Amino acid sequence: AEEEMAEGAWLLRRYAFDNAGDLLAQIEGISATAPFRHMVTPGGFSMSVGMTNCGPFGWVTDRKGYRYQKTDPESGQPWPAMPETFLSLAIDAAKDAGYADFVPNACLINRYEPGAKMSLHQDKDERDFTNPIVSVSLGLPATFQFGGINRGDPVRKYPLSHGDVVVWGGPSRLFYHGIMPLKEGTHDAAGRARFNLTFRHAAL
Ligand code: MD5
Ligand code: FE
Repeated sequence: AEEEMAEGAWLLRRYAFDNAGDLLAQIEGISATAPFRHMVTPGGFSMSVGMTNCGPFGWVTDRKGYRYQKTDPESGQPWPAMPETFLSLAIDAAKDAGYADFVPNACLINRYEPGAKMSLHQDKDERDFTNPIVSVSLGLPATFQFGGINRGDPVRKYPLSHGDVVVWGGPSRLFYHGIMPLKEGTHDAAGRARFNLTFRHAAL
């Protein structure tokens, strides 16, 4: 592992670079079956990030709340299978960061177009926080905001670019984080977008 951003959080720069073309092609295939959509928060706001999922469980939000479910609410069908390349990348990155037992059963796929953002939040819908989260950035660069365990803790900024992988475990697993509004641009492989794969273990 390369840079420890906080206790338990490892930034593996360009870790997925060589697989990026394959990952983007898989995202295209998944989104042909389960299209990106702008989900609604419990508060009634439409998210600027387009989302879909693959794997046994998918993260969803609507007026009723945030949760994981086995089916796509738009189609009623199971989420598309998690490609083998996704699974092995997530397992290998977690292992390299010191989390040898991580096997994700959920992959949220976020699509940011210029202007899209994700406000400061914690990931706490998984119930079991002993598992890390593995995040893969593809396409346009973004500025990641990384705070602490309390909302008011100071926030540091990190650029995340095509092929970067971050593994969040230990104390950092529950740290506040967000993505600044994406700047305008076009990426050679991904076009006018940033994609983020977020691998989690949803304990249900
Ligand atoms: C993204 N997605 O770039 C980020 C990558 C989300 C989300 O935040 O919830 O979909 S995951 C970043 C992350 C996960 C778990 C813990 C921490 C960051 N952290 O402690 O900062 O679209
Ligand atoms: Fe998050």
